[in-house]
Amino acid sequence: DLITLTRSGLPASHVLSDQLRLGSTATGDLTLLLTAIQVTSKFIATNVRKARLINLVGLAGETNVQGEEQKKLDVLSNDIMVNALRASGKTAVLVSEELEDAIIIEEEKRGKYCVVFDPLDGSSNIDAGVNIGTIFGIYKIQPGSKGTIEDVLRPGSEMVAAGYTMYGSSANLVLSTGSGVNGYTLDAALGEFILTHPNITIPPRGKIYSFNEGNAMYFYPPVTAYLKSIKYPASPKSPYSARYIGSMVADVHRTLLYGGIFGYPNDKKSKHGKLRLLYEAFPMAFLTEQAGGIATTGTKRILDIVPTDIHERCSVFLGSRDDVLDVIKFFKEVP
Ligand code: AHM
Ligand code: MG
Repeated sequence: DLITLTRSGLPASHVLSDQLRLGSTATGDLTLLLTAIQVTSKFIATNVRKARLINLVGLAGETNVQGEEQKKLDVLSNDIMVNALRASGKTAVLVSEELEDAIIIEEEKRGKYCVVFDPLDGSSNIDAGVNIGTIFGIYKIQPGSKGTIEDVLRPGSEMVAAGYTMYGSSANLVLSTGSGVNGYTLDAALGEFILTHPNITIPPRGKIYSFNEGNAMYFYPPVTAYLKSIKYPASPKSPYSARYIGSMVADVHRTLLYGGIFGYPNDKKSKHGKLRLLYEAFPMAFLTEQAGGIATTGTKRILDIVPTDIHERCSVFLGSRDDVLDVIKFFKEVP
């Protein structure tokens, strides 16, 4: 009994039955929007697979055999998402990492959801063929609103759904609509996302830490002290293993499945951190909490932050409950 994300052909989708179980007054619009998003993921996954081949053609004169101009994968992914989300008729506001301004959808195509997204995250890994991904978060417009920027300048706790698709050895879509986290794997032959990781739950403590320690000379004392504590633990404890891919989607995916901690702190060089609040930190914090973990800036729950700018950044520590509680303790104790 294969469960697909949309359970095509059946009256209730897996996502929709989630909503019904929650007793929501769902009209099916969110399901249709998520269906549009999963189509974009399939499309982007296909392009990621072909990227190197297309680039080879592009090298000959920067146009492909059809005479079309080559687009960089991140720009192409952005276009795919913007076009598909607008065409779905279910969106009112779109915010993309690739676009400086938010897109307010014209009235004829307007729906009641806002989607914030990073179409292709992990830019430094794209050309090396290392895992990359799409991250997204969804808000419902506020009652009475026609869809303005105010509808997305809201705490992450008000998102109605969040997820990511990781493009790796397989394409994995991980999604929460607020009642736990489920993971789906794209069966390329069927063209369907199949439920392969039902009810993802982060182990309460892990053995892996995931930080870009190349920034260590800029780290503030609580972070330095925390990292020292897991690398040089008092006997008989063993030190943690280091794993850092440099694609948030991949590093968070591993953290959700294996446990441990992922961190991208602000530091003396990047005063506000590197990761973007709206379409990187919020969706990942939403998924982490839904999987039983914690996501903090070190001093504040990430999902409680009220954004003031669509592209603002924030410090991020997320993962296993006990590991993140340790970080919070260091922030309280180390000046
Ligand atoms: P991007 O949006 O330019 O791809 O940057 C975001 C990425 C995240 O995926 C990852 O966690 C982080 O940047 C890695 O940064 P660094 O290369 O500084 O370690
Ligand atoms: Mg990004």
